[in-house]
Amino acid sequence: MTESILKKIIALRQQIQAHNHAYYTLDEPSITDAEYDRLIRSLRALEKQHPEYASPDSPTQSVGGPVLAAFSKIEHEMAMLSLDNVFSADELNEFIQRIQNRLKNTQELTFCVEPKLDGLAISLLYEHGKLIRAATRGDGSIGEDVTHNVKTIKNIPHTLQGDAIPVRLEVRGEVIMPIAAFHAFNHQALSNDSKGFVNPRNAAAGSLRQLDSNITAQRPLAFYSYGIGIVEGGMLTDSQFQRLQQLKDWGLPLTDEVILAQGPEQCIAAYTQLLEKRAQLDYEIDGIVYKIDDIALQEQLGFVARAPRWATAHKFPAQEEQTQLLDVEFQVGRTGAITPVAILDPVFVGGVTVSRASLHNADEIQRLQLKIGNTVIIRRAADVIPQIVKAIPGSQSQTEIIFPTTCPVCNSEIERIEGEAIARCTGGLYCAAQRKQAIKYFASRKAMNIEGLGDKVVEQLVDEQLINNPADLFNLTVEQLIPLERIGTKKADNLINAIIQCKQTTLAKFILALGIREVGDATAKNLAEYFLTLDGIQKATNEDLELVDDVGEIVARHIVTFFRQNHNQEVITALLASDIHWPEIQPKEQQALPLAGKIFVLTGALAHTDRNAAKQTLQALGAKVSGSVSKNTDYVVAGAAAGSKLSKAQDLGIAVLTEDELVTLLASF
Ligand code: I6G
Repeated sequence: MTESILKKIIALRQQIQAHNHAYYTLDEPSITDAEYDRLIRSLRALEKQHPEYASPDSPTQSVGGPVLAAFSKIEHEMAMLSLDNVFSADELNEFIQRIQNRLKNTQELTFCVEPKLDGLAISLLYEHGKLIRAATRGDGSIGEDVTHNVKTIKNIPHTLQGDAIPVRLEVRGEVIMPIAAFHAFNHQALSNDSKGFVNPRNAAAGSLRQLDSNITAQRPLAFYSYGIGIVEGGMLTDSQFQRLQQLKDWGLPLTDEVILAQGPEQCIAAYTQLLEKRAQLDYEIDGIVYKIDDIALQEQLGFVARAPRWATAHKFPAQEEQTQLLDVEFQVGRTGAITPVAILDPVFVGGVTVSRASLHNADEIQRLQLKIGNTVIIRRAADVIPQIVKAIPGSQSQTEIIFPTTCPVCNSEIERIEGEAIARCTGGLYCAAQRKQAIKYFASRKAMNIEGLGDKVVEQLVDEQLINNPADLFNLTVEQLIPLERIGTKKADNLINAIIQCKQTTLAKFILALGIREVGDATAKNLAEYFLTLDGIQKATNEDLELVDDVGEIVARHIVTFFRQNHNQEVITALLASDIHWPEIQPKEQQALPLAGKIFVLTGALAHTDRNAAKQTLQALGAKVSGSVSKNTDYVVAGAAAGSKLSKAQDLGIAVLTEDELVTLLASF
């Protein structure tokens, strides 16, 4: 029995040491913090039950990780400890009770309450107010000399300001990468095909432990103080809270979230408030720290092996957890886009249970080197959709994820246009998934606004083959709706009424409701205002369409392709036959403008004129500026090295203006 406990203890120690190596030495965490905390807690519990197996080498007795050989070593004059944790109000009460017993104190204690930033702990040594050395925590006794790198962090003062600065002062705090900066950095890294970081803490650690401080200098790091180590040749106040304010007065960064709290209730209230604020902060926090405010009491309480007795961290719900990737489903969107979705063993993370996460596209699966059966790290930072940030290599039995070549719903071919990340089902409205999405979109608030036609109703209507396309909605009867799930007579009546009501619409909403790729509400409005009639839009060529604001070559192509499809034409005819109508649009008063109706194309390099400014001036004078030359073009403005557009204009006999002639023309109005 005890032998098997010893085996368990040894196995846990080895496991934790391997994770420590991955985290501290490789900057490449192999498990989530939450999982790590669980392992440490199990080991600590076993060691407590079996003190005969305690060992100074156990990871429960150490702080942080080893020192990397690449950096010079710095011995901390005062050990840099870590913090014990509590995970509930009960555990906090036990912590406070323990302190009161030790102090033989029955009065309510005052705590300095600080956010626990999720970064990298460092020590800054100031002598005569000058920053002379910076070190990582390392193993708590010996850290790495990161002075050159730390000096590149913009909010760390090289010289302190103000009065009564001690001759030697060691400031401790956390280096972090602000969340917005982290996202910007990762976005850039991923678009350059480099790796990016899993989370802001990793980004801060990886950036600070660079051998070349020029690299660190380019990383958006920041520092916030949480305490003081050595003090020589000077006096400090005897309150932790006041000491932090003093650091701030000397120019050291301090978060705005440091407060005083009296007794457990106020501590818990501070915890709840900070947890609510978590999503608004621009730095990640993994908990709140309660510290006895009175320094004399801190000194009386002292330390256990690796942590002060006078402080504890109250951990927040983890934002990263690990779970298993059970399967990958491929969803088909309205425009046929195929989105791989990870099916996960449900896991509680960031305050919700997550069982699915979008994998976006095939490139993302490739980037994560994901396989079914992998243990994966799920991250759900406050209010953000969950994502898989990492697959843990070597976990469980693994199956390759095969991206389908045919649509999982309708079996049509899937195509991926070169250079595009998204693969699409080519089935169009033949595909039931696309049909459902198209009908949902048609009925949505911004489009036809059919109240009561929610997703579940549309799915039932399509599955029951009561409708196949948006036009079929107008033939539905109350009797057909009543048998559907969660629809009674009243709801059926209301829905039929809403369908009748929606027939009175606007051309812009109707265009939007058709669901043409990349035609959102602004473009639909521009199309309606430009062409005035549905017929006008349907008959427009690519060149005509490109004259509309917001419509470029690609959108024009989508519009033309849409109206060319027979099945789309059939649906439009049926919709109009069901009496969908809209008020006639009056043309805007444009006739008075001097270049009204004239079509210009700008091509080649303009030497003295900003192309955008020229385009805007032409439009303000009533002209349209197109991207391509056609027989409808009135003028081509040809700058230097104009190519095929100029040749086409010459072939078609269109007037060609030089840049100077354009300038003269514009100046004449
Ligand atoms: O690692 C730490 C993070 C934050 C700390 C800490 C802290 O206060 C907000 N405070 C102490 C006293 C220690 N480590 C040892």
